[in-house]
Amino acid sequence: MIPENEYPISDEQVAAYQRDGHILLDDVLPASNIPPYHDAIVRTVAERNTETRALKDRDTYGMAFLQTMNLWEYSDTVKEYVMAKRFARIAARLMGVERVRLYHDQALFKEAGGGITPWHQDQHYWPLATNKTITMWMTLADISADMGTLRFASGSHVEGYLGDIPISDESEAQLREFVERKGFTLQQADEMRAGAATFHSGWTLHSAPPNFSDRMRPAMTVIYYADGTLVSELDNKNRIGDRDRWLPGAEPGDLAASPLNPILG
Ligand SMILES: O=C(O)CCC(=O)C(=O)O
Repeated sequence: MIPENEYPISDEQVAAYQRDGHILLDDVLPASNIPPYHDAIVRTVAERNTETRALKDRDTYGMAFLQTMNLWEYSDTVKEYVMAKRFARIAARLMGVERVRLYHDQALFKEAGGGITPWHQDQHYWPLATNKTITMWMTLADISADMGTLRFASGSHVEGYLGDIPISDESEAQLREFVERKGFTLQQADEMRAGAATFHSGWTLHSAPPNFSDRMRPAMTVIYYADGTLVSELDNKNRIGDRDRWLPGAEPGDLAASPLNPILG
């Protein structure tokens, strides 16, 4: 089970998250609690994965990871993980909001030999009219930087929306140039123990190196946003697709609160 006690977050950690747009926390899920969730997530990814091409036959996005979404809909054990109040309370505390809702979850398994994750902003994809969005990115195995821990441009979240730049070779070129020009400090964990997680804001520029190892990098993510958020303009095609998938029936200006977006903590 997921521990019911609150994960302690200091005021300094909240300030660091709000300044940098990301933070690394150890033992978000203690090691002894990981096995059932690891196994359920790996099993559900195997059942739901539709990618059958060899790495060499995919584009840059396809080589970055196996992306499998909303696993909670297919496994009660994964549901317990995704709906965990312990994780949601961390998200709420870091963002300084009362309550958060679920946007969606996704497993991001970077395969052995998998490619870069190009620089990007998550919120490019999300029709959410708020700066209060956050992703928990948890590794379910011990990993090192050369397996693809996330690399963050610290402080880049204050830039807000940088335009219609989906994950691609173009985002890698354009946003890497932007990061270099602005002189953001880059931060990347050298190592992460299973159960550690980074939390990053929807506007924080981030990327990841290839997986140079011969092992899978099993990352599980949960995306949260502040309760009370409205649906934004559907001003790029990914936001239209996301509205259809994660906020079914919602129109710009509506409360972002479909049956897929329960309040979690
Ligand atoms: O797992 C990765 O390599 C990228 C993760 C990411 O972009 C995210 O969770 O927002």
